[in-house]
Amino acid sequence: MEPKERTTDDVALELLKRMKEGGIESIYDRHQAQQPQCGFGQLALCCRHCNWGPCNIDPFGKGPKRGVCGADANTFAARHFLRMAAAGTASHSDHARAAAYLLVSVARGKAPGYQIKDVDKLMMVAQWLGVKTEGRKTNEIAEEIGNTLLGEFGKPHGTLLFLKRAPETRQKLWQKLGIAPRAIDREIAESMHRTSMGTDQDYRNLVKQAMRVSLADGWGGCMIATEIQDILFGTPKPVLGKANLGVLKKDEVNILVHGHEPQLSEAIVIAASDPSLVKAAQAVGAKGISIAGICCTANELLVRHGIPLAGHMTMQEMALATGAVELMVVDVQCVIQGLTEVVKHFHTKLVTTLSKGKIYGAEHVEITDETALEQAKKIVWMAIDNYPNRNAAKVFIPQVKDGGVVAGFSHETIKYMLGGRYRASYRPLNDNIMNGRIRGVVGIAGCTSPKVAAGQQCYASMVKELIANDFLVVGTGCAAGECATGGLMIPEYKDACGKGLKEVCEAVGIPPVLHAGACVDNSRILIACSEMVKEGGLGNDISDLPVAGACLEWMSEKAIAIGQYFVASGIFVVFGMNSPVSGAPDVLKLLTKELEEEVGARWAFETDLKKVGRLMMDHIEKKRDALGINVAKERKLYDMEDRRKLDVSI
Ligand code: MSK
Repeated sequence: MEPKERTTDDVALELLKRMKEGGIESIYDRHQAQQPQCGFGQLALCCRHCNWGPCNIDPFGKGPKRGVCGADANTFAARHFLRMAAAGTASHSDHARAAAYLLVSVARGKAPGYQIKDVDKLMMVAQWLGVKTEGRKTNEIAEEIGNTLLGEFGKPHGTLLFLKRAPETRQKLWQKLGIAPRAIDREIAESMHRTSMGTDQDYRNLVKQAMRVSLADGWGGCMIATEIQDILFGTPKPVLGKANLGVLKKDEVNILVHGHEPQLSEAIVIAASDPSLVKAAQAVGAKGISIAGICCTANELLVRHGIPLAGHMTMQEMALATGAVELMVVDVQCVIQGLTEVVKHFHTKLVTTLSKGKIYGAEHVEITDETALEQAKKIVWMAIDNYPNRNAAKVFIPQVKDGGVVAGFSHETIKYMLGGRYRASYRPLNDNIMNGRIRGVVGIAGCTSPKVAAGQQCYASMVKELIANDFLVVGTGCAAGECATGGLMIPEYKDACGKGLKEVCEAVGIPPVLHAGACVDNSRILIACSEMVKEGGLGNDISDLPVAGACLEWMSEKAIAIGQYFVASGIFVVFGMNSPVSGAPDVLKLLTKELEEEVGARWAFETDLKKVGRLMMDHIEKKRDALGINVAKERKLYDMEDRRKLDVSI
């Protein structure tokens, strides 16, 4: 397959061509080499949970309809689905655990280089956790918060503390259905147990556990990670940055950070600003040291510091193929082994940093809370030492006209921008949804994939359709990364909006597509939805809100966990491409229809990516009808006088 059949992105296209000419394999080549991919696997109809297998189920012909143990297609598919949700939960939550340990280390003065940056957030989290603050030192409070949150992973009794942040109606529903998550590790372990051979063999019960383990992700792991990272590294506020591969510097030492946990990237950023290291870089002929990010680490750095995002998931090999990267340093998740092959063609060093995430062929420099800064400096030194090895003839940094990206829309920031410092509130958002100026809010999250060929819908084109129809968009993860690269996340983009959304964006000064952060920051969307319910006027539960979520190019198990916790929280979710349970019609029906009766929301899977936006818009209009707000009203733009009259007591 030619590069032009794979992407319409000019930058990606140019780099894929160069990779091809240089004999460098890409994810697209390997995807092609895998064709046709296993049909049983695609339908979720293979099982190798025990050594009686591997077993397959033939959904069409006269082949077997059950595995050796007697498990049927529904059990096969529901077990896979639950394992994916559990693995996604484990990924986000292990990340959260590392953040909680770091908070404790910082509080004890044992993590040089890190500090508590957002005391307001610390106090807010303390309140939710019932940690006393009066008369106590910041560090004492932080240590107790860290330990309390570490307790959430393995506490023997009770349910997760952050569930209290959901609307009461939702909390009661979770209790009634028996899906309020207990300790995070317990839900993950129980999911693995249930899916082992000969245990849970009722697809409904397995999907029910998928809801519970995913809720442990959204209202547990993801939320813990987001809140602690805000405490340690600052709650994002609007910041101007750049997003494209052209951010690499021709005459500087380029370091790419990749993965997910900001502990690493923050330490690298601090180390790279050390004057002695900048001097050392100059001594080897570079003008300075430049940091840029890939995937969610990039999103974390972008929303907090405006540090450039070089690319999303499918761009990681291309970033190295520029030949301009001295060193790529990685931690965990979404870091592909194919990188080790790309670096062989250039001078680039690939460095892993965590004992849980080594890659054969990469160098390893272990980072711990205690040694992070020291080791980060060592890594920056490695990059500096490598600069003279750069081969100028192999360097290709794309020239991109970049209008920038305004990122950093935490739910606190959105609230503040809508209502001001003293009247921070979601009231104006709710009012603008009720008066129809904004039809509803769409969250886009998740990955990019080589399965999506050139000419198919991408996040950017779907988002253009949504904002032209007055739907406000909030993005996270690589979906947000793609929109940032596409230039959609700047206030000036308001001109592409429908009249109503444009008026709101102009009045508030926000872009129509808000970058809310990394994958774990989908928890910010959960909180924003809860606040919208509590603000009043849009129903009594999240499932009443005119909101929806989508992931067009899902790849990771984390995306399944995110989708499932949104559904279990009451939000309609559409995934593009294939359903992960397509070989099991009963499970598919449960996810896409029957769950609505239980939790007020459901999944949709749509192979035609061009239809995803319409599905969400139609859903939101139905919610508006149900709320009775789809009646024509005279439009009124709130000025300061009107806002002052609003009752925003919360
Ligand atoms: S990095 S999980 S490809 S969003 Fe979070 Fe991107 Fe999906 Fe990885």
